[in-house]
Amino acid sequence: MIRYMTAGESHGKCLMVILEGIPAGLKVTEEAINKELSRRQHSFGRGERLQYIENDQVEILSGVRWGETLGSPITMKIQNKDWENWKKIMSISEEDRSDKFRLVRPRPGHTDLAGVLKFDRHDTRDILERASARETAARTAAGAVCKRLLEEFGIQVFSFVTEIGGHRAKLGSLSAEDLFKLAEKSSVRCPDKDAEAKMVKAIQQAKADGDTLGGVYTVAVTGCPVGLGSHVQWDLKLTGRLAQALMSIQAHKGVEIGNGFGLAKDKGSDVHDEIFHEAGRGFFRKTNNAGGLEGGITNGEPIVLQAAMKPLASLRRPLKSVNILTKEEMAAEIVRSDVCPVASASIVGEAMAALVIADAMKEKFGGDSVREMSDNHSRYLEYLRQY
Ligand code: EPS
Repeated sequence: MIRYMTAGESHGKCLMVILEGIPAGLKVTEEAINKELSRRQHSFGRGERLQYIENDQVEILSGVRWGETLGSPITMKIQNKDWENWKKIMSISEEDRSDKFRLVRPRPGHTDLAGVLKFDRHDTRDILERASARETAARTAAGAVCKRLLEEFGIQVFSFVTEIGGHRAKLGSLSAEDLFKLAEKSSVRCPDKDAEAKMVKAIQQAKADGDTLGGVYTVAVTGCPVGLGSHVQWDLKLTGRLAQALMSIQAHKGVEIGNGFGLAKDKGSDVHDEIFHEAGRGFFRKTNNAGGLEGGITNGEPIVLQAAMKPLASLRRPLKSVNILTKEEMAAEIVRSDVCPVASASIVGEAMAALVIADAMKEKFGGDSVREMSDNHSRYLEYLRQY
């Protein structure tokens, strides 16, 4: 089992993640993880904060020796480079408590109000610090290690943005890999240049209006063998595990698998992917409406997921709210944030998918070392060829 847990507040000293279950003998470098951190940070629509933070850098504290994993928990730390500016506000000392730092006007659409009521807090910062999407830097680091593991098995994870502020990309019939290559060159990670221009303009307009924008992105995973996940129990179904992982990303409100909601409109005879077989190639499909998953098990076609992110709740032109101390009607707090982080979220989506697929691979092929896991994988592929 691959499991992980993050810790850290958005403006605290650092973020941490402990990742357990990665087999021994996997080559891992801080540089490869930093590359993923950088991909998550830099996109059009992010706020001023990223200028202070510049490039996130990971420090591996345990679980790796001489460039290879040991099979022990991998601990990673990402320093918050603007911590110096937040020492008083985020101090752990009682002596630094001050009413002037208190935030009391919860933002509609944010965790602020539900959080203070649930945890008996009287300052929304006590909630928003952990609710912040800054936490996804730690998930991205864990996902980067999982991507490295998946590479050993020829599995790749791609993402691209398909919609921002209602502007939809036209994707044509390009493969996920080609769409990804185009997305990597786009400031909003959109493969369609015309749509990209509209998205950038919409983000600029939203910024000028003190508003925010949401959007939709695709995550595709190629190279998965038939048979990851299981139909036998609800919590083993890979469909549910992937949906939960993506839905857990901050501000996410929807996940589709394959053609998802689109499938619900059509007849069975129109949507199901017919089965073919060729000697040497095995079973295959000519369409992939199911998004690579049937009954919670991979069917050998690329896994295709879509995630919908709502517009962020931190508005410079705030909505109506209520002061949690005085109960007076007031405008919500103005908290510095991003205008549109959908492109960054797509990188987090890749990381979350990688964590789930790496776990499903470990479940299927087991092994304490990469060599043992690879041997089991090769044997299984041979069995499929003989089937
Ligand atoms: C975030 C708000 C912004 C973002 C932050 C997530 O930070 P601040 O409130 O300090 O302006 O910049 O994202 C990151 C720092 C990051 O690394 O992604 C939020 O409230 O979710």
